[in-house]
Amino acid sequence: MFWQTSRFRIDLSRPRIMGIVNVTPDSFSDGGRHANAHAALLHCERLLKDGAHILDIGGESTRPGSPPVPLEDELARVLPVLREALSLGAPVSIDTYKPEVMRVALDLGVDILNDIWALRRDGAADLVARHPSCGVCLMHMHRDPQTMQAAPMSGDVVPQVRFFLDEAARDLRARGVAMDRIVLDSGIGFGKTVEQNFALLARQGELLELGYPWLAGWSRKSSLGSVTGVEVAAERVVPSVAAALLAVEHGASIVRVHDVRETVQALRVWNAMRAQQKQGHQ
Ligand code: HH2
Repeated sequence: MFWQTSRFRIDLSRPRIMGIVNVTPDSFSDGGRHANAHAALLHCERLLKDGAHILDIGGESTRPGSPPVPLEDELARVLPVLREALSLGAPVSIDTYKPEVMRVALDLGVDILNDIWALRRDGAADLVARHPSCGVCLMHMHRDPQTMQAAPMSGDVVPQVRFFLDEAARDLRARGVAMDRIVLDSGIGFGKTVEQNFALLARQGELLELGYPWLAGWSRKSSLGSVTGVEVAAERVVPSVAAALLAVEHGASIVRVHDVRETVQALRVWNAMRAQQKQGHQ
């Protein structure tokens, strides 16, 4: 399988690592660490050196309860970073739900739109349909970041997430967007309980039946804190690597992570095992 993006056709026959670059003062695990363009760009370079295959740059925290950031502020945060990051030789993704930010980013040459709203904002799906080749990640979110954890989902989440993402992908396809431009994501932590997040991991296979590559975003999330007792988000490296590895073992093609170096090491172990599994089947 491949992920077609603006400039790159990403080979997904091996798991790929999307490194997180939060140009924000308030992200839940690394807020303020890369909040200016210079620091963010150094972080981009670090992540690529550590082995990231894709950079995901965002200017608004979407942690539970986070306030929306005005358009001008988000643009001022991300544009200088996007401009420079585009010259680093790797696919660049913009993590935004605002169509205005998407449009400016696509005009700059950004490769991927990563949208926690799955292009539900007015004009977002049209932008993708009008673009010849940008990649897109459609994520499931219950309600919105302000209210999602106050009243999480109820019932069996797996069919609900599957139905939602199927509809979102069908809508794009109906607008003429090729299947190989689309990646799906269950939205770990976005309006789900701890148990529901782990149900989405355990039963990821049911979601993969939709036929799209899967992106898993477990990195440092509070469900990992709940089951391990590691309260400080930035200290959840081992639980995050474990979750990324489990997601890959359950068929995820891309993992969105803060701790790239450690995830690369873990996936090397997984790749070594996989190579032998393939040989055994020859
Ligand atoms: N999670 C976050 C942000 N964007 N995009 C996708 N596709 N999947 C995710 O799971 C996902 C995402 C939240 O994590 P982070 O960016 O580290 O924190 P914050 O939103 O506080 O900046």
